[in-house]
Amino acid sequence: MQAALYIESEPIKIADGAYLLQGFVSRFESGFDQRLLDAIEAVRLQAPFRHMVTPGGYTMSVAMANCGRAGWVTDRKGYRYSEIDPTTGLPWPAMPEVFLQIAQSAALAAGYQDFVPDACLINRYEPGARMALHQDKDEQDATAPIVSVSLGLTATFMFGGLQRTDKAKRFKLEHGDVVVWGGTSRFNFHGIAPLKTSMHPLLGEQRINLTFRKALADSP
Ligand code: MD3
Ligand code: FE
Repeated sequence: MQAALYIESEPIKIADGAYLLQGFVSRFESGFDQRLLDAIEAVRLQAPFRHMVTPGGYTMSVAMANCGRAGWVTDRKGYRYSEIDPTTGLPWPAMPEVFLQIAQSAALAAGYQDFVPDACLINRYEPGARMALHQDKDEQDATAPIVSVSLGLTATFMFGGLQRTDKAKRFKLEHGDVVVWGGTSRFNFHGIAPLKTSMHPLLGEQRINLTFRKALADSP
């Protein structure tokens, strides 16, 4: 018998409850990255990317859009989840089926069953865009993991501890990498270093990150 040609890469544990699934998108199904990009194009027609303002008055360098029942927003009044897109006054576009598929399979591969995200934040980085160290604390269900999918240019991810001053480890997130953040890692400080200029064959000079969350306590 022939040896297996296909070697399933193991999830790499990066912290308590956090697993890096390298190249998960392309191993999930060949060409699935393009299906995700097509779905992003459909979402952005209804909910355009925009640079939101922080409560402190800074305009974010990352452009954002959302889909699903709830979307993460920030303005001078604060950070929160909203079921209405403040830019259009309409509900956010529905979560595309391919988004749900990749999020649920990745969660399962990392040992989290029954992950049903009700929110997907879509972050678009152009060269120089960054995300300062922060914690994700606006979700009402702290037991659900967060699943992140990286597409396009490689970014340097900074992963700290539970205190802002804990030293952050750095590692690369490449096109097709998925990370599942559960357990105590769910509340670790994290961020993205300024994106370096480069060219990606599918996305050009940009990186897109999808984060799937269970934001509302009363969704199934
Ligand atoms: C670790 N996004 O949207 S993804 C965010 O690449 C965010 O756009 C980054 O941080 C990005 O909030 C990082 C990886 C990530 C996402 C959520 C986490 C890491 C996380 C939540 C808890 C701990
Ligand atoms: Fe975050």
